[in-house]
Amino acid sequence: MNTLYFAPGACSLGIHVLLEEIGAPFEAKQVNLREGAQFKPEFTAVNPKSKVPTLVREDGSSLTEFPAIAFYLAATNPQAKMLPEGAEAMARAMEVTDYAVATVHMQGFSRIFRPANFAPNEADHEAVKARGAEIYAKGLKTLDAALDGRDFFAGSYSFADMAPFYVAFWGAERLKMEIPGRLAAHYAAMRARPAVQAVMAREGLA
Ligand SMILES: N[C@@H](CCC(=O)N[C@@H](CS)C(=O)NCC(=O)O)C(=O)O
Repeated sequence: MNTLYFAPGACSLGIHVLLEEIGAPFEAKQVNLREGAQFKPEFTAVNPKSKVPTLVREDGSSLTEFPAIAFYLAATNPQAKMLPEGAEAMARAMEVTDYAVATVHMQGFSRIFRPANFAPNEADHEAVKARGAEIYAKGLKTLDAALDGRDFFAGSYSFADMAPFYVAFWGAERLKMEIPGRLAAHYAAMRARPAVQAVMAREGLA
């Protein structure tokens, strides 16, 4: 059985939803990021990067980085049909997942919520946050445009919908932002899914 290490409402939310959609049994273990559990030996033995999501597979090996975990879960559970078919759809899935995680989250949202990671001097923090807000807003616009003529990011529902979901969740629920139209519709469709509702309840977010 796979074990997911997650923190409530963190980016691990997207992998948690993917596991729920796949439907195979898994264990979900909470990591208390606020208390620094990610830096304690029990967790660094599992992931020395001190990050969630972390997936521990049946053979005991750890897999890290959202895009890699999302691809692995979709590829190893073909019955769940979460892996896009064909090179074009697969490339689009990787494109949107990398953009949502590496740019919208890590460059945008992280500047807003963790300015100290970008500038040691507190006097610079407001400028860092403002730059993060710009990157984040452009990110949401870009994700919205990627939904032109389609309801899901790779054409049909797949692992590609998980990273855009968690970055839209942060905008809607944590920043109380207005999400652009097509992305807002995608976010609403995701929120309506039983798997998403089950995960939100398990993470205490519902
Ligand atoms: N590049 C990583 C990013 C993971 C990440 O930044 N996770 C955050 C939660 S959203 C985390 O674990 N933060 C803990 C910390 O920074 O101490 C991925 O793709 O999985």
